[in-house]
Amino acid sequence: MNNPASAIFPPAGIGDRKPANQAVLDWVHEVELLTQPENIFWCDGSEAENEFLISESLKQNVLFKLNKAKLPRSYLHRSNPNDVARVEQFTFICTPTKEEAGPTNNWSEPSATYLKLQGLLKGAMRGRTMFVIPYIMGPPDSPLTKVGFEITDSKYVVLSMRVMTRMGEVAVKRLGHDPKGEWNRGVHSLLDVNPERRLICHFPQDNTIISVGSGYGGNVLLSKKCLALRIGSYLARSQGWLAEHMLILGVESPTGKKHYVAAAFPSACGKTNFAMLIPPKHFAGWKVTTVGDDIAWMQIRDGRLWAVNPENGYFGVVPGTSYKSNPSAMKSIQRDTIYTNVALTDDGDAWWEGKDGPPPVHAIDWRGNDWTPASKQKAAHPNSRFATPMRNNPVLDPHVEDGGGVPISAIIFGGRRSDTMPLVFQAFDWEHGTYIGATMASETTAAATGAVGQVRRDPMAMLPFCGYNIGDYFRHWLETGKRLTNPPLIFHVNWFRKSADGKFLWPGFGDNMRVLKWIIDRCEGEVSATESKIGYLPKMQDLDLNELSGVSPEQIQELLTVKAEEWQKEITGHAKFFESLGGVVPKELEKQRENLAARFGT
Ligand code: GTP
Ligand code: SPV
Ligand code: MN
Repeated sequence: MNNPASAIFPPAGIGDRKPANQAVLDWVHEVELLTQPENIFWCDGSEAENEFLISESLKQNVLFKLNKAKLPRSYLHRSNPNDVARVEQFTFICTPTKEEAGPTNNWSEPSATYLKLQGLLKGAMRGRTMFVIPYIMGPPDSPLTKVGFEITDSKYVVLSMRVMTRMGEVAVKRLGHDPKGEWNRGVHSLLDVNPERRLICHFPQDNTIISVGSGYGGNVLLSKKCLALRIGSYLARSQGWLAEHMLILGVESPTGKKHYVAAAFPSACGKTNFAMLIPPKHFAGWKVTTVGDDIAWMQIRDGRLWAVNPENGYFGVVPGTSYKSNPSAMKSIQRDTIYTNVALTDDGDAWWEGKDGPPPVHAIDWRGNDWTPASKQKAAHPNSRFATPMRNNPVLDPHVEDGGGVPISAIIFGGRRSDTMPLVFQAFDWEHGTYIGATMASETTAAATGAVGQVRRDPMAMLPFCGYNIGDYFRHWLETGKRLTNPPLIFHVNWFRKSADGKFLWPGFGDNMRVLKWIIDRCEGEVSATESKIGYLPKMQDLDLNELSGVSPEQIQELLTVKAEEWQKEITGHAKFFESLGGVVPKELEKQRENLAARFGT
């Protein structure tokens, strides 16, 4: 039986392009002495390298080849069933003091943590190949772009990083020879994929990440949540920019007028879907394009916010993805895609709950067991994912490679809320918008391990991703607002409000264009709004609901209702949340809460 992590031996010309930077070489040598791999594979991102790694992965059952007529160059990976999502309880911010990590992060003292990790990593790569992956986050010519190196003993990580980042030569060139250049050090080892030895540790002061014991997604693709958000947010604060868990989309009107919008929804709450929205027929001539589906890095220029997507691919939720819900994602994942934890049909196709058409009469489920429609278990894991290059997206925005970024007209916050939160409302101003972001909440999803469906506060969708004290993060938002002479307008949306009988009131997906259109109209100053206690609400006649079938006027009314009893509870929730943070909340936000409470007469 093959060990999926066992060493591979490339032919000459593959895996031997060592970078020249001495700081990188010294660090790799140090990790080599500690982990004692069989050999070192220097990744360059080339096609030949990719082909070799795929063929070895197929031999070791790290990948399974999918039907090449249906899904060319696409593969299935099955992760260990104990390892299917991010693990927030094992994720640590290792700053010199606990205060720097703040009340929302697990903290662990840096020197003790390094020692513990060194213990776990000692000899961990014996008999394995150690891969060194150079990559950049951000378009090659952006001032925001960061260089990272990830060391890993997982072929799946190498193949996924090639999709998710700009990998290889481009990074080596960008770093250059200066041994003092800025770059992120990432070390990952599968160890024995045991939750008891699973730790994702960030050392912001050292620009270092060490992840052990997992082989899954955000735990191990260190470019993504670890660098682009946790370390990124830390760097952003000290360097005066923003690293956010936000999609970025462009909206073009029939007259050619274009706006860009960034939106923060928690994990598995609709970012990828919103970023690839196809407007309903009624909106002929409107076009939505994707800049990014998960992460936005934003800087201030000329008093405005400009955003880049640091990633190069999408690591998206598979279940529920269909030609009906998200045709652009479906088209993107027809080729060059690594599927993780979906079901495999008898003809080598990928299948999941919510895919178009009837279920297969027989399949192999995500764990590798026989499955039929009569099975009680799901065929695909609820957090099964695709990794697909962004160039596959038919609605990719033409400015996605612009180093200067795209100018942001509106920021949208949103969560999964069965009640309380109306379909859409607008903040009175930046400070109020910061409060709305800081107090946002969402029902938990399968994207992280733990209970699903529980309302938790998730400020700016960054609760699991803010790499420093959340109070300082709020302060950084308030400060950023002061530096903006032309700030984006701030909104809150909720696609997930339910009726008394537990059904979604809003059809969502493409029909979210109707809400987006109102947001753009507000940015253009074309429509007025109703001032309510929670912010500006749309007037019914300003929401374009033409040709919206199956939604009654009563449902729309319900979607836009602000219920005093629910909001009293909500405000108590805000107060409890702020209290739980133990005095780090800026006074401006405490004041916002008092004002909100006062508007409700409490
Ligand atoms: P991460 O990759 O974890 O950050 O998730 P995400 O925010 O990109 O979420 P995604 O777009 O993948 O959607 C997650 C789930 O929400 C999927 O099952 C979607 O089908 C569902 N979803 C997305 N948009 C809507 C919507 O407008 N309405 C409803 N009801 N469900 C939606
Ligand atoms: C999320 O959970 O927000 C994701 C998936 O985007 S992961 O990369 O696993 O973090
Ligand atoms: Mn995400």
